[in-house]
Amino acid sequence: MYTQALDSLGKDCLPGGSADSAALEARFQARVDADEKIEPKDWMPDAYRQTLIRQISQHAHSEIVGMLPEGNWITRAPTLRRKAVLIAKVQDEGGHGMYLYSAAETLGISREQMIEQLLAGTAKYSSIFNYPTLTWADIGAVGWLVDGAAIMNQIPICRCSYGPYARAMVRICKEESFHQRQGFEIMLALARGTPEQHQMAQDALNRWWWPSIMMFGPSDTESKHTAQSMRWKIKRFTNDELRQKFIDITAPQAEFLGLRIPDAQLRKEEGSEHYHFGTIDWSEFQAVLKGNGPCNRERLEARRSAHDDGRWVREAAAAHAEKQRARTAKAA
Ligand code: FAQ
Repeated sequence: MYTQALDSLGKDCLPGGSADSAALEARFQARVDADEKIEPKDWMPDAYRQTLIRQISQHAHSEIVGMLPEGNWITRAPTLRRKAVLIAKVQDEGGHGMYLYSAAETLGISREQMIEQLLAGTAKYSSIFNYPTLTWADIGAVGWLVDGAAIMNQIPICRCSYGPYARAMVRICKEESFHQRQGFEIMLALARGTPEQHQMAQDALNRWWWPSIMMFGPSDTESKHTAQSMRWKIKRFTNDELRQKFIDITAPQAEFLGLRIPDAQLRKEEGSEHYHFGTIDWSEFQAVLKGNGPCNRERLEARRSAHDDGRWVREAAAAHAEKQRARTAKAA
């Protein structure tokens, strides 16, 4: 892990330091307010550190579990080009998970601890990845809607107050933007294809629309972390603000595709750029978060068996590293 040299209290609190915690907190908040980046060895309130560990590790787990619904279609992609693009996309998601685990490690948690929490079922990952990809059109819908929602949420994180998280997000967002376009292109091909293909695209939109807008998290009145995370500039917009932006951008795209968003109440508000939308079924969201979505068990099972299958690789890598270390020590 990357935290061996990190003093858990931050350098302002090293023995002999005189600053009291109220003054440290005030200085920390002033730095955040001035849009300075907070770096791993800087002093930070413990709650800020814990909030970041929670959010970044959930984010990393989402990228890793998020490989599963799409990985499911690699062997069945309709053309070689589609297969190559999908492999690249799924591989990118794995990379995003790795950058994010590394960013979280700078806060004093190890990758092993985070993975243990995921496999034990005690860590959250995005609700969206507990839905199945039933047809090829779902791969289009995931790219268009899920990556589209992910970008909307993640572009502001490029300006997050915590340096390692903000920097990791820059590259992630560039790649997500390619993912969104590949999904839209699949939807466009299907929507303009045969009537059966058009219907496949519509069915996928019907199934993915509501779960995608739930991805932004509970409504602002229910979101327990938003207010503090906004003060700390971990979040720059509230869940509802981002959800509204996503709907405003996506509704005209559905129209361009000739597809109908499954919300009878969706309409452009007169004299405004905003769309009014129907009531979200939060009981479905809560059920998925409690582990009762359509694929929660399957997803965790897949991660657990991948972890077991990979044990010999981890052991071999550790044995090799040990051999190298011993060789270097002997030569020194
Ligand atoms: N699913 O008070 P808030 C991707 C939890 S990556 C599950 O509003 P916060 C790429 C929340 O954790 C997608 N749980 O919390 C890709 C908290 O629980 P806790 C992931 C959710 O943190 C594409 C509780 O509810 N993106 O898609 C969800 O301020 C395609 C209260 O909520 C990120 O992680 C949910 N949807 O705001 C990969 C982005 N929403 O911890 C493959 C970074 C909320 O108290 C294929 N994260 N919860 O037990 C964030 O921006 C924030 O953490 C939010 C939640 C906005 C997700």
